[in-house]
Amino acid sequence: MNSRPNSYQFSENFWWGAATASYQIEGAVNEGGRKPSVWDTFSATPGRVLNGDTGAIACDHYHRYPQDVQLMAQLGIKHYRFSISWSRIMPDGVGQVNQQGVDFYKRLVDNLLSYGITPHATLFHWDSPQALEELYGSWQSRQMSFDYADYVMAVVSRLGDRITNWMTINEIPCFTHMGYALNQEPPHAPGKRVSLAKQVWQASHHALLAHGLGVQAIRAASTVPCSVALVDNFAVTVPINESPVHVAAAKQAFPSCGQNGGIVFPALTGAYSPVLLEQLAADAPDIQEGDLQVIHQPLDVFGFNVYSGTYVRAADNQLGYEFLSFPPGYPRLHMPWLNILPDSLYWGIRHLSETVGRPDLPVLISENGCAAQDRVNAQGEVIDTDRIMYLREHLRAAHRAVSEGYPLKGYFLWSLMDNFEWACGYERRFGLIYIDYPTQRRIPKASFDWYKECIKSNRVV
Ligand code: GCO
Repeated sequence: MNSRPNSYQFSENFWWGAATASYQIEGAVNEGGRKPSVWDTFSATPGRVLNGDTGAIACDHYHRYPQDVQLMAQLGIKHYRFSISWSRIMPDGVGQVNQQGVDFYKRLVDNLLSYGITPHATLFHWDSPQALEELYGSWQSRQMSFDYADYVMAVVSRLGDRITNWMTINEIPCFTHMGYALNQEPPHAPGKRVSLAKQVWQASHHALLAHGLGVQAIRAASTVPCSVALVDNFAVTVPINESPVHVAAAKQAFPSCGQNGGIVFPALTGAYSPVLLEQLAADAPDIQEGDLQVIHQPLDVFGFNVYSGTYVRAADNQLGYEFLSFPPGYPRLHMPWLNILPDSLYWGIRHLSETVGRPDLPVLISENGCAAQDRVNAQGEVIDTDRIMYLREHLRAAHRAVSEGYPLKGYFLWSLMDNFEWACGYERRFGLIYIDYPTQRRIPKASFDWYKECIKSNRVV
């Protein structure tokens, strides 16, 4: 144990991991029995994705996973978060299970386990079957919640002997509010424009219901004890300084943000936040009898995806607080929203305990990372000191949380490798490993070596 003050040492049971998602890395979209997802259709639509990029090949992980798992072992992670494609398991969305799809994930998981790497499977990371979009408009229909649960049952009953860490759904707001939202730029798949905000909130309610039904399906199908999580990138309100008046303002503002009052609160407390419902008024979703009981399933851990936050301060107004815009020169990395605000990682964990009122619920950082303008130099290296700086400061914030006693179990870095960054295609690179797409060569960046050292010494270096 390093005794130096500020050695940023973690406990021996802290989880060090990395994360990816199926559509962003697998490629092989027409192989192994897979049929199109909404992201295949969306990215093939001219103008939807930068440079016309699609996930057709991506990082060719479907074929190159043995090499990628070897790189994970070199990195030293003992935990790997990936997602399972509904379109591989049930290509038509319902009915027939595609055994080739199941077999791919069996091969991948067995490979991980052979290196002592624990698999953490996200059951839904946005790539829902196109067939269900055509059948009933995907998440606009309540039926999607039940079809999702059937898909989950099919996966867990076939892979539950190998996988015991499940994450039901990744970031509900991104495939509902960004998928159907009114004037949302850039849109996410399926990129539909509904006419009423109520329809958007109804879609996110259906996704919440799917989460609850999915938890029940996992508990029913798993023949061994397992851990179940919801993953969300909720909006972190960060006090402009940590004087009591501004901390109180940040807490007061928290439930008023849509993802917080409309996703985290129902899932973790069994009720939409009253502040949000008052704001939504007639745009609030129709909630059927029993929905909230299904949505509020007991969870073993909460997956917190964090990249940035928003500053709040106390204000002499009706609300008692105000959100602050970032000044023009505020430092950020290579996405318009990637303002560098490491305290958002700490405050997000603290809000879950104190503002949402769930100090009992362990937390995982299920995603944290940044896009950077990575370039391969004349020596064939990527010296991404900007990414190292960003990650180091966020891990220091994670260390603050654990040293103050908050229940942070581990950290999954987004991402293991550069990948398909949704509407930004391949132009935005988030990986510890640089992907040279024309050759599919993998080049570990300087941040790979840095993270490897953090894991080896179990502290922030
Ligand atoms: C998300 C998604 C990832 C993104 C990453 C960078 O959090 O939006 O889970 O798929 O690629 O966050 O935007």
